[in-house]
This record gives sequence, structure tokens and C-alpha cells, in this order.
Amino acid sequence: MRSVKIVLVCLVSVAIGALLSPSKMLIAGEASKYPLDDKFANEPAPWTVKGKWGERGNWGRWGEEDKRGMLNYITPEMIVNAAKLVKQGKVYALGEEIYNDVPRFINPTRFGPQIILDNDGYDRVSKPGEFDPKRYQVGQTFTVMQNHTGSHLDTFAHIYRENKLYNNMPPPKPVGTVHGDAASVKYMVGRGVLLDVAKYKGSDPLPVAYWITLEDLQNTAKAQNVQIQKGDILLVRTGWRKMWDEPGADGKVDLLHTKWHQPQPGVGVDSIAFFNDMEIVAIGADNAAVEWGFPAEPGYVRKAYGGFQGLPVHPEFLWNRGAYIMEILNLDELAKDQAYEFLFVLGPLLERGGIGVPINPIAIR
Ligand code: UVW
Repeated sequence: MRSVKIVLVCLVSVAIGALLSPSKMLIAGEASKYPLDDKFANEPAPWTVKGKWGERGNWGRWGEEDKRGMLNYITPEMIVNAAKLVKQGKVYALGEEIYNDVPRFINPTRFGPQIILDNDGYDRVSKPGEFDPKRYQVGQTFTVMQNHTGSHLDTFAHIYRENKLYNNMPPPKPVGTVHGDAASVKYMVGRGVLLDVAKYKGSDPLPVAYWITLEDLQNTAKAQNVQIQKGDILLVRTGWRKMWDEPGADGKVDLLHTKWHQPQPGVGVDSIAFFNDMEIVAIGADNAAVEWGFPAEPGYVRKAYGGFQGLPVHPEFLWNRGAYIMEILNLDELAKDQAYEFLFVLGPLLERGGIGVPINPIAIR
């Protein structure tokens, strides 16, 4: 009898232990950790439902051959109106400088850009270290870089599903990609709006893994006295940029940029319907991926859209709506000047087959 009791006590303890084990406690805690993630758990992902013009979202909206997606939404009249925001002639460069240690998500493929000085041949026509007054010296460089490092534009071929790109275009191939590439973008000009959420929330940067809600975006706009309009190019400031150069625990330079690589604050799925209703042409931010949940929080399993485990704003913008994403922007100068609406101008390198492209967008007000 005594041994039966001991066995029972053991079983009960094991059961309680299992319930309270770290992984179970994590799962129990997850239900309310990101309530908006829970809220969208049973919603169908917007890119899984039939679109108004064709198979999906904005597919077919501008014809079967269209490669520019939401850029078609911006009319000449909208550009004229955006140009009217230029009052001071003040210009802002929103791109990070490109150098070997440019902010980026570091993984085996996203190495730092290599900008390398060419051999110019001068040393072959005059002695090394001597200057021939009848000649000049020539500096040239070549650049080797991964397109998604530093400030960059995600083009449509970056994210695709069912072996198709936005607008039912064929998937990219190593040579000869002519859809969803940087060359297809041509230009992006329109009304730009900065939402300085870090300032609005009084936390610069926003906390680790902070879910920027639709309410945050709308309240920020209200606090800044600026209206989000249809066809805008929306820039969201999280303040995360400064984390790149944060020292390590020993106070020394952190070559791994550990703090920057914590789960970053970003926009969540509760804003997706709003972006669609407002015909947002592009969204940009000063963090790695614009959206919440990157990099993934260890131990957290995403709930929204039946547990979709990718970054949902990416397929929604790049695949479903034919809209664009810009990452790792420098929005600090705009924020300092409280420049919340401006003419936005981007002329990406017209790289044929380039999926994603380094950018330096210009804001003028
Ligand atoms: C990330 O998702 C981190 O960046 P990108 O969209 O350029 O891949």
C-alpha cells in the first residue's frame, strides 16, 4: 500500500512538473503575450482569398502584363500635389551610407558590402611611389554586395508563393529574370509621410519585440497633425537604427551587433487591412524588416493567419498587393526636423534581374 502511495505521489509530481515546465509555462503565457497575434489566429491570410480583379489581391488590376503594381496608383496629379509640399527646399537622404559594416541582418548570405579599389595600371607606366607630371592617376572601385544589405527596396520577386510572383508572373531564375526585379520598378515618386512612433510612444528606440499597432500608427499621425492619405508612401520610425552601434556587455565594440539583432519592434498584422484600404504604395522603416517578429523571438510560435510562420506583411505587400517595402532607412534627420510630410523621390538602380536593390530615397520639403 505504501509503495502504491509513493508511486501515486511521484506520478502527481511528474504531472505538475510537466504542467509547470518552462516550455509549458511559455505556451500558457503566449496566449496573452501578443493579444493581436491571438486575435488574428483564425483569420484567413489576405493573400489566400480571391482578389477583386483576379486570382489575388491586386493581380490584374493594371492588366496582366503589369510589373509595377501599386506604383500605377500614383497619378500625375498626386505627384503635383506631393510637389506642393516642397516649401523650404530642404532635402533629406534616407539611405544609409554603404560600407563594409553597413547595418543588415547578418546571416551567411548577407555579408557586408566589399568596395574594392581597382588596379589602375598607373604603377606600370611610372615607378611606384613617383608621380609623372605628364599623367594623372585614376581611382576606380568595384563593389560586391548582397542587395538586401543596408537601406534597400524589396522588389516583388523577393517573396513569392505557389511558384508565382505578384500578378501571376513566373518565378525568378538565375538568368533572365524580367519580372519583379529592380529594373521593373523604374521610379517611385509621391507623397511621403513619416510616422515617428518612437517619439509618440516616448520610447526611442521602441522596446524589444514591440508590436506597433494600427492604433499607434493612427495616434502618431494625429499627434503629428498629419493625415494618412490614399496612395501614400509610409515611413515608420522605430528608433531601432541606433542599436546597430551599441557596445557589447563589456563596453567594447560589438562586432556581432547583438543588441540590434534582438527581436525588433515593427508593424503587426492588425494594420494590414488599413494599408490595403488606404492603398499604401510602399512602407519603409528604420529597422530590419519593417514588421513585427523579426528576428523571431526564441520560443514564440506565431498565431496569426492559422499560424503562418513567415513575415506576413511581406507576402501581403510584395505578392498580394504589388506594393513595396523599404528597410534599414535613416529617418532620424526627418524626425529631428519634425518633417512629417514631403515629396518622396526614389530612382532605384535599374538592375535587370536584381531582386531587391540598395537605395537612397530622397525626401524634399
Ligand atoms: C528581411 O526580411 C530581414 O529583410 P528582407 O525583406 O530584405 O529580406
